Amino acid sequence: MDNIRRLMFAVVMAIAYMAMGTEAQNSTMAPNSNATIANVTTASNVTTASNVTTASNVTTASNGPTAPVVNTTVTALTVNITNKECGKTQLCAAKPENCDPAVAGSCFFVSAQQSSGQTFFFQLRGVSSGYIAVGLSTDSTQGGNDTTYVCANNNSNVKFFTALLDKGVLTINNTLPVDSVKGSVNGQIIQCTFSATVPKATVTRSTDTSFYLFIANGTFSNVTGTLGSPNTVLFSDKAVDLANPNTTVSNSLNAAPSSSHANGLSQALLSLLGVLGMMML
Ligand SMILES: *[C@@H]1O[C@H](CO)[C@@H](O)[C@H](O)[C@H]1NC(C)=O
Ligand SMILES: *[C@@H]1O[C@H](CO)[C@@H](O)[C@H](O)[C@H]1NC(C)=O
Ligand SMILES: *[C@@H]1O[C@H](CO)[C@@H](O)[C@H](O)[C@H]1NC(C)=O
Ligand SMILES: *[C@@H]1O[C@H](CO)[C@@H](O)[C@H](O)[C@H]1NC(C)=O
Ligand SMILES: *[C@@H]1O[C@H](CO)[C@@H](O)[C@H](O)[C@H]1NC(C)=O
Ligand SMILES: *[C@@H]1O[C@H](CO)[C@@H](O)[C@H](O)[C@H]1NC(C)=O
Ligand SMILES: *[C@@H]1O[C@H](CO)[C@@H](O)[C@H](O)[C@H]1NC(C)=O
Ligand SMILES: *[C@@H]1O[C@H](CO)[C@@H](O)[C@H](O)[C@H]1NC(C)=O
Ligand SMILES: *[C@@H]1O[C@H](CO)[C@@H](O)[C@H](O)[C@H]1NC(C)=O
Ligand SMILES: *[C@@H]1O[C@H](CO)[C@@H](O)[C@H](O)[C@H]1NC(C)=O
Ligand SMILES: *[C@@H]1O[C@H](CO)[C@@H](O)[C@H](O)[C@H]1NC(C)=O
Ligand SMILES: CC(=O)N[C@H]1CO[C@H](CO)[C@@H](O)[C@@H]1O
Repeated sequence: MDNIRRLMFAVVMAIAYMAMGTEAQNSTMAPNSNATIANVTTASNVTTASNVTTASNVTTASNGPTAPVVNTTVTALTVNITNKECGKTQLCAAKPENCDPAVAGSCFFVSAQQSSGQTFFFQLRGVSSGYIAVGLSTDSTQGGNDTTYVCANNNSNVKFFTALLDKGVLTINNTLPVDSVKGSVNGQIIQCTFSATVPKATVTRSTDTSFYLFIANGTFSNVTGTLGSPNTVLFSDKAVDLANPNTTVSNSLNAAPSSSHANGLSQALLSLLGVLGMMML
């Protein structure tokens, strides 16, 4: 009898262990695995669109519905960014939560307002001696070439970059579609606004405009023009639809530092295991 109980316990252990493994490795993909497969096929239609870009005929291209503009020239931002439109026309995220970007002090703030389709008006404000950045990740892990918009303090003027974040390194790209960039530097406070056409998130998410949002800062060399590794100050705890101003963005970094995304469930499973074990002995 005892042996049977022990055997059962071992089996439960093994199953739970396997479940935990799966959960830890595939936790981010699992809820959307369906959408991923279903919509990757649709993406093959994008090939048709590439014909527009390749067209040597500039006149026809600019007449097309999507002529991506790349203009990273920065003009002066003469106002302070505010949170007045948060929850109305703009989705906002901040650290500390709900801090006011218009007053002096340590407040990291980003807002996004849909202009049309994948095009959004962004406002970014933060504290850094180097740069501040807002990034869009299609999964819950930073990296994998996440689209990142960077505003750097270059001798008290804003220098703007588009970059891709992979493995903790920001690689300057500067070919991602953005325009109307404005910026200001006031001591350590950097502010910038811009219009960007964000990539479609559909490959991994159920809506094209839904991303894990992050804010970071880091060092910038005014000599080499290079960006230091990002220090993340905010990472949304879930994918948020940039087109929905009503979304509240919670900062996953405010949670206990040790708990990664998968840990919560694993711990629940462990407790269950403990209870099961005690029942059997
Ligand atoms: C996780 O998903 C990947 C790809 O979908 C798959 O190859 C891998 O076997 C999965 N891992 C586990 C532990 O289920
Ligand atoms: C998979 O997709 C089908 C059809 O779109 C849907 O009915 C089903 O609930 C989805 N399953 C998961 C796990 O998302
Ligand atoms: C592309 O999309 C159009 C309509 O949007 C559809 O009729 C066509 O079959 C699609 N082509 C492919 C290769 O998916
Ligand atoms: C691109 O356009 C050219 C000229 O209109 C056409 O011949 C070609 O088939 C197109 N290619 C694709 C992949 O649609
Ligand atoms: C550009 O477009 C015009 C008008 O559509 C056409 O007449 C011309 O041949 C095109 N030029 C090239 C190089 O494709
Ligand atoms: C912007 O805010 C700063 C304080 O952070 C203040 O000194 C400055 O006067 C404000 N500028 C405008 C245009 O309101
Ligand atoms: C980034 O922000 C943190 C937190 O406010 C600050 O301690 C750090 O000095 C900033 N980094 C740079 C390069 O200024
Ligand atoms: C990121 O982009 C670089 C350059 O395009 C490429 O070499 C690398 O494989 C990409 N990484 C991922 C994870 O897609
Ligand atoms: C910029 O990123 C795009 C999209 O990932 C990529 O296709 C392109 O090669 C990159 N350009 C540079 C200069 O890194
Ligand atoms: C780029 O933007 C600046 C400032 O908004 C503007 O003055 C300039 O004309 C733009 N350049 C092009 C090529 O559109
Ligand atoms: C870089 O910044 C330092 C400190 O503000 C300044 O002294 C130096 O002249 C700047 N160098 C360049 C190349 O702008
Ligand atoms: C399964 C799934 O998420 N399908 C979506 C694929 O994308 C189209 C259009 O973007 C959506 O309508 C589907 O719901």
